[in-house]
Amino acid sequence: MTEQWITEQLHPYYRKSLKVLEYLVDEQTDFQHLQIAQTEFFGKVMVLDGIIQLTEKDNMGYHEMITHIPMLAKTNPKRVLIVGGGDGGSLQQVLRYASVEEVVVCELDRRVIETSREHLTFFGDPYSDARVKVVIQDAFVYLADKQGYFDVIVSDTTDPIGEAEKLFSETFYRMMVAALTPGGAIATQCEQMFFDAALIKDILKMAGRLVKNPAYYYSMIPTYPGGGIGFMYVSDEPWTNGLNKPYPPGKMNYLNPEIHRAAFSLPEFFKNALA
Ligand code: SPD
Repeated sequence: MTEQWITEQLHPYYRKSLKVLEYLVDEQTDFQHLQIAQTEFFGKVMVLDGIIQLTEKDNMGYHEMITHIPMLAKTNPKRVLIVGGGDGGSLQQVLRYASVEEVVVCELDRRVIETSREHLTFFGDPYSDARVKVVIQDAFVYLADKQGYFDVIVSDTTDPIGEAEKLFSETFYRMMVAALTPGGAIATQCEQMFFDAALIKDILKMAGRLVKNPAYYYSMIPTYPGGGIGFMYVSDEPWTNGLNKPYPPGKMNYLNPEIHRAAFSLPEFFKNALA
């Protein structure tokens, strides 16, 4: 039998492939090409427009880091917004906090939620939690009239291509900051230090005009380009507020106190690129 491989090419000079056993979903939604497949090593994988979004085996490096860093920085967060994130991975992590009363998931593509609930069962169906409110809308529109409401915002987006590009703009960052309560914290998907240094530099500079203590941190995820991805922490409060806070109930699979601190330590070449 011929082997099947998913090959991602986000950059013109770099590709990577996962061996596929079976496609479980392969459809064109109103917004994108959505695929979920069973792979040989990484478990289930979700792919949007040819770009790997998550795998069962290594998603914890992404979802634990994009959620718990801002959640721990803000004491007793009650209201949380997840921009995108329809797969439910960030939602599962946010719901671990007893202080959380409401989580809004603002996802453009209803099919991402529906197919994730059916196939990505390792996230434990977080959508069945009564604290969750799903808004099927462009986050740009949703946030336009939200002021001082959310304690934490997690911008769990695709890459800055097409519809998602505006979610990396100063206008959208301003909207997120305006939607925060005092001392609130944001974490955004903010790409990879080898491939996207110029973009990250611009976003860090821009975030510095909006809040007092922005910082870039990163995580190891073998199925993303370069084996990892980074996040922008955006808050008036320093990220160090989250150090030594008790973790929410349940097991961490990636984050621990050493990783929490180390994630903000940047390699020399990248520090120079950001200067
Ligand atoms: N280059 C891949 C970036 C994927 C970021 N989005 C992941 C969504 C997982 N909830």
